[in-house]
Amino acid sequence: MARILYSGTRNASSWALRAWLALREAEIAFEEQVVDIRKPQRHGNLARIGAFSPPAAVPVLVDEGTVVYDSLAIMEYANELSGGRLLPAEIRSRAHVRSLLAWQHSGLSGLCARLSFESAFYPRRRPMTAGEHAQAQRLFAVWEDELTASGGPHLAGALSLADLAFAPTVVRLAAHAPDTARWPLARAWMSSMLARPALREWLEEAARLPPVYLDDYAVEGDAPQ
Ligand SMILES: N[C@@H](CCC(=O)N[C@@H](CS)C(=O)NCC(=O)O)C(=O)O
Repeated sequence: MARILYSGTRNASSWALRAWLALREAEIAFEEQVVDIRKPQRHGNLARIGAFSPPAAVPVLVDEGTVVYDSLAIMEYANELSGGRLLPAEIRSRAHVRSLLAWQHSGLSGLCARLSFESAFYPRRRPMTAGEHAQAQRLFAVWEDELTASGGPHLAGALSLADLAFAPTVVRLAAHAPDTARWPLARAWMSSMLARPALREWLEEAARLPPVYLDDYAVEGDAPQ
């Protein structure tokens, strides 16, 4: 029986990207079925996923008949399949990485709600608002502190699930010309993440798709660039 990842539209599914990236970076073999989550086919396609996965969402991994849903569970499973390559061996470091993962998964306190993953692929992107800029600075400061404490080059030293969980956030922020002048380590880490072959492969495919426009992107008073 096969190991199949049901993932999502490349320029619209940041959660699927996290699961896909963890499997790829852990060098786990899997087949992929991309589920088109764009409207109007979104509803029917996700209903089909709902026939075997209670959240009726992507990503979902079906491994030898076992259904693993939610990106976080798939990322943890990818780490376990790889013999623990994507989490630190030391228990406190591992707990700390998991807190970064949990923070990202529970919404990053609503960081930049309108800077959707979809918007990273728009041909014309608006400037960040003052609020988004402030939230980005706060996140850069967290990343800078992590990189300082670990010594880099990744958040926890070696590549971990934390780097991969933040990858879509890096994509969203990098696409909106953030001011990283105060955060040299975070800037270098973001560049290194964007240069990783697996992430580049996903982003190149995403860039070839027609943009998925969301109504709440434009902000009154902000001229598109
Ligand atoms: N917590 C879930 C979120 C998954 C999610 O929201 N996926 C989107 C696509 S990126 C989806 O399928 N949504 C279905 C819906 O909104 O009905 C995870 O981490 O996997």
